[in-house]
Amino acid sequence: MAGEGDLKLLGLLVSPFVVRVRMALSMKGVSYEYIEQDVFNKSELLIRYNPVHQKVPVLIHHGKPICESLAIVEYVDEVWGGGVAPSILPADPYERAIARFWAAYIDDKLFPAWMGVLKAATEEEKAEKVSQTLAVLVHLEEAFAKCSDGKAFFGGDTIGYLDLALGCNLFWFKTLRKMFNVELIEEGRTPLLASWAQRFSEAAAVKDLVPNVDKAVEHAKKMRRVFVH
Ligand SMILES: N[C@@H](CCC(=O)N[C@@H](CS)C(=O)NCC(=O)O)C(=O)O
Repeated sequence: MAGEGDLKLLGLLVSPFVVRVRMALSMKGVSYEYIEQDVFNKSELLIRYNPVHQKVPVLIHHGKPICESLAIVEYVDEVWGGGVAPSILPADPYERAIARFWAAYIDDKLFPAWMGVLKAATEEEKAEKVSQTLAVLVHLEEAFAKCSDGKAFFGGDTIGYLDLALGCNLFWFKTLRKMFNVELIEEGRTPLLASWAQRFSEAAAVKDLVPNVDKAVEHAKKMRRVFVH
């Protein structure tokens, strides 16, 4: 691992946004100090380094904070580019713009939809959020067909920006299946994503960073106690 001296990550083990950043750092072989945060009781450190949103992840490089997971992944790709590790963002400007478009779509549409399943107060609300999630995934199935161009990942032969953007959500899909018996990525509905998800979960660079589903269930129950009335 590259020794990066002064590199810290403020995180939460079950946050998909934090997992995304840890996967990017792992792809680049960068070592860092990980500092777990309690998002229900925010630390002075988190508030100081992310005063605007007060959210994790925050990467602190030589004392300077970088917030927002997608911005952090881009930073990691630029700062630790040029080595043997593959680039995370596409080299081509058009493909890069498209990858950013779909990554924003994942965070703006997919995340709130599946989070809505978790926070639903009624069966009706849950069903509505499940169908919103499925509709978003159908668009992402089409995005996969175009971006991967017949290859294994959104990024081509290796994991790239969109693989991280979407792949960090997969353990939460397993968590929702365990808690509510809902199947979000299914062979019958989104076959390309189903086989991509299998490949992504087995990829050496990321597989050890996938949080334990039981930990996510525990966190989800805590969230439901706080948010669902
Ligand atoms: N858009 C942000 C989202 C980060 C985010 O929502 N983090 C959650 C944990 S999953 C958090 O810190 N929540 C605390 C809060 O909302 O106060 C990113 O990509 O980094």
